[in-house]
Order: sequence, then C-alpha cells, then structure tokens
Amino acid sequence: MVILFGGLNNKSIIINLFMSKNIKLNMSRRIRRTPYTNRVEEHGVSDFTVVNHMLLPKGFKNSIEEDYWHLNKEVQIWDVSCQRQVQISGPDALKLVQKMTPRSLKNMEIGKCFYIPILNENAGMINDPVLLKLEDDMFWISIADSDILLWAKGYALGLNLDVKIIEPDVYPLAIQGPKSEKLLIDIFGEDIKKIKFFNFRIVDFMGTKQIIARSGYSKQDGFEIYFKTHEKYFDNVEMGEKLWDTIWEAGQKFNISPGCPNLIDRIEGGLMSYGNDFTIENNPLECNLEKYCKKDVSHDFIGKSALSKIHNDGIKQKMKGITFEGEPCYGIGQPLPVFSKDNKRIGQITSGIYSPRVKKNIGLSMILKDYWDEGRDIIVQTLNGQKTNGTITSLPFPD
Ligand code: THG
Repeated sequence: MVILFGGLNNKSIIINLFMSKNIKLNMSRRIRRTPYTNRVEEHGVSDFTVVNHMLLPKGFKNSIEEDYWHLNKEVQIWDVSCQRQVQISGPDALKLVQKMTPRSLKNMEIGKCFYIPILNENAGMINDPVLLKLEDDMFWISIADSDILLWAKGYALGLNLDVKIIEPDVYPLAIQGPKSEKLLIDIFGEDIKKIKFFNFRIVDFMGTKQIIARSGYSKQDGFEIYFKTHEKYFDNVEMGEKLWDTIWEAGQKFNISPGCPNLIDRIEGGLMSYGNDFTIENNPLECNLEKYCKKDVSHDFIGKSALSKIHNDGIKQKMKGITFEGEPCYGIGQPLPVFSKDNKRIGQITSGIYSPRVKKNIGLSMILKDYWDEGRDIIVQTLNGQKTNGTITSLPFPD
C-alpha cells in the first residue's frame, strides 16, 4: 500500500501498516501455545497477540463488529489462557497478597473474586488482576500482562515469608454472552445459576474439580472456567480439547461461535487494558480505581505512602472516554494524540474503534485535569495525520 502524503509522521504510519500487514511473528517456545490453540486454529483464527508470553487470539473469520453483535446476543468461547494464575499458598499467603494491594482483603471469603490493583513503591500500576480466594491460605492472582510471579517471589524472599509461589497448569476458558448461563447449565447443572457476579463454585468435569467464576473481560454476562489439567487422565492439550469440544457441542443449539475479548465491547464498557491504556507510569486514581484504593485502610502495602500523597495532592490526569468523528476506525495500533481546541497536547487515545451503538469512533484516553470535563470539545489526530473533532465523555460510554 502506497500513501501519497509526505512528512515524518506519515512515514512512520507506512512502516506501521507494513509491519502489521505483511510481517509474521516468528513462533517459538517462548511464545507459549495453550491447550486450545489447535482448536482456535481449526476455527480459522485470523491473528494473535502475546500476553504473559502466551498466545491470545485477536480475531476469527468475522469482523470485530459482527463478533460484537454476536457477543451481545448469543454466546462465545474464548481462549484466555494468557490470564495466567500466580498461586500463592502457605501460612503467610494472605499476608503477602495483602501487602501487594491497597484493596483490603479483610472481608474476602473463600469463593470470591476481587479486582485488585497491584502497585510499585511509587504507587505506579504493576498489574490489575482478579484475585481468587481458594482457601484461607491459598490464592490465585489472575494476571494482566506483567510478570507478577517474579514480583511476588522477590517480595516474599525479601520479607522471608513462609509461602509457596508457582504458576499452576491453569488455562482459563471464557464463556461470554447472554446465553452463557443456559449453555453451562446444560453441561454442569442448575448450580451454575447460583454463581453470582465475581464469585466462583467448583464443578466436576471428567472426575476432576474445576473452578467456574461468573466474570470475564466483557460487559455481557459470562463465566470463566479456570481449567486445571490433571496428569492422571491426559496431557494438557488432550484434556483441554475435551473441555473445548464439550462446550462447543453443547453450544450448537445456542449458536456458539469462537471469539476473543472484543475491542468494541471493551472500550464501550470502559474496561482498561494494562500496557495499552495504562502502565507503570500511571497511578490507580488516574485509572478510575479509587474504589479499590480507599484512603483510610489500616493495612500496610507496597506504595502506601506514595498513594497517600497522591490522595492528598490530587491527580493530574484521568482515564476518560472520547468520541470522535472521521472515517470509521478499525483499531489503531498506536496511540492517537489528543489536543485541546487551542492546540495544546492534552492526552492520547490508547484504544480506539468505531462503535456501531454510539455511531461514532470511541476511545480510551488519559486526559489532563484542566480538560477532562465531560462534554468538552477536543481534537484527535487520526492515523493518517488528519485532525478531527471529538468530545470528552464518561466511562462506561453513555447509551
Ligand atoms: N478475567 C480474569 N483475569 C484477568 C482478566 C479477566 N486478568 C487480566 C485482566 N482481565 C484484568 N483486568 C480486568 C479488568 C476489569 C475486570 C476484570 C479484569 C472486570 N471489572 C468489573 C467491571 O469493571 O465491570 C468490575 C469488577 C468488580 O466489581 O470488582 O470485570 O477478565 N480471570
């Protein structure tokens, strides 16, 4: 593809298009496959990304928009094995996990899932995982894209804590969409109905105990099966494929399709992606996570004094929604600069796409304080260098 306009910016766009269209990722053992990768390939996966050193499908035969409508009406099966678990067990397990997050775990019961920010010493975001309490002295941290296994091990060593920290053979499989409950009832029985949002229960699959939570990286109803392999039966792949096939077959009458986290659904719902929308440079208050970072908690945690200073001083920028005009945007690949009406750089859109529901392009963006009020008109520079009009909105995006 040859583009006609000149200038440095445009050159880099050409390189980006070229790289994303024509050059393949070289597969190797470092880019881990999952027990479902064969199935995903058989279903015609179009591309992958890599999260936690593991493949995550990014699309199948249909467009993101077709997948979005399907996810809103039916049910999908997603290979989200890259949501790796960091298992922390032993007498000091609770102590260690509590030291890793500002969210108080005092009232966390077994069977609960908690969304928890993990911070560094400057209150920079290290990860935003889902925490599961399996036993009083056993937790799984279901991580976003950063190496929490090493962070937790280093901290436990430094504090001389009595814990065991491993990455267990767990490969989450998400069943998402309004028909997911009915589908899982057909397979696992009526108890599925009893699972409330961000809770889990244990079910039996081929004589093994498996965890099913009502959760997932979408705004639709849905579940995540934390499929754990068992040596006594098959290898990881064989048993994972049995699980996939069981769901796939039972899903036929619900019009199931293979899927993956959907960019339109995620952005509309204001679900942020670590490494994309926020990084170690951002504190949790900027990321709208103040709900999990109460000011007056009594426990100690990494980043506590830095976070307390930010609480007192106030934040300088905040994650907001943006709607913007121009050609429908089908994923951006690199951040889009955002300017005020008087041409000051005030942020960048880090995830963006055309929303068929909002009927505009929508994006997630960290916006400077003086400009973050909802309804404010701003300017977005799109990938081809053009400037288009946009507006700051709330998150999630209003209906
Ligand atoms: N599921 C599991 N692990 C994960 C993710 C997941 N690890 C990585 C990544 N996703 C973590 N990020 C999120 C972000 C948001 C949510 C879940 C994981 C989420 N939030 C709810 C919401 O915003 O509506 C609220 C959660 C709450 O009320 O506590 O679902 O998807 N296993």
